[in-house]
Amino acid sequence: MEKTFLMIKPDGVQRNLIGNIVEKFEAKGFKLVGAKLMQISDSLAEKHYGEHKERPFFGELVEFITSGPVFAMVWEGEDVIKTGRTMMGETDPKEALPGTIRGDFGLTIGKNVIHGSDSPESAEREINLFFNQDELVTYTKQDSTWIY
Ligand code: RTP
Ligand code: MG
Repeated sequence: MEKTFLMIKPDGVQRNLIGNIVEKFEAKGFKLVGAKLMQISDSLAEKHYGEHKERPFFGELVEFITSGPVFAMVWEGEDVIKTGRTMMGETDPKEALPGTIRGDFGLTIGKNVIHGSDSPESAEREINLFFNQDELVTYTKQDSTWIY
């Protein structure tokens, strides 16, 4: 089953949005298989956002993502990568639709509450960057017959 890496950014943690965001993914029917509150180091931030290394906002991005704890998660389900991105909304909260996480909670592009993998390759890379294999749990949910 497909997995994605989602992370509530420092603004989301400080604004007490962890429960609200986790609830949305649970209610949707996705399965949480790993989660931890953690402080990101500069080197992990630079690796995670490596694709943006040459962009003018790279320094600010690393500074922001390391500015406080984040809540890192791995979620599982059919098409969870694409659906997770849809639930997050556009990168810029001004463009994100109401009902999406960034549309409901975000105000600026720099502090947009949540990160989500954008492809199967990114998901694999990011899950391995943030989690050890033994931190991911394999289990069956009782209600899964009503979902798929
Ligand atoms: P993320 O990686 O955090 O899930 O966000 P994303 O895929 O929607 O957007 P991406 O293009 O990967 O950009 C990563 C983060 O960089 C910040 N950003 N700032 N100032 C700017 O023009 C600008 N553009 C992007 C955003 O915080 C974005 O989430
Ligand atoms: Mg991205």
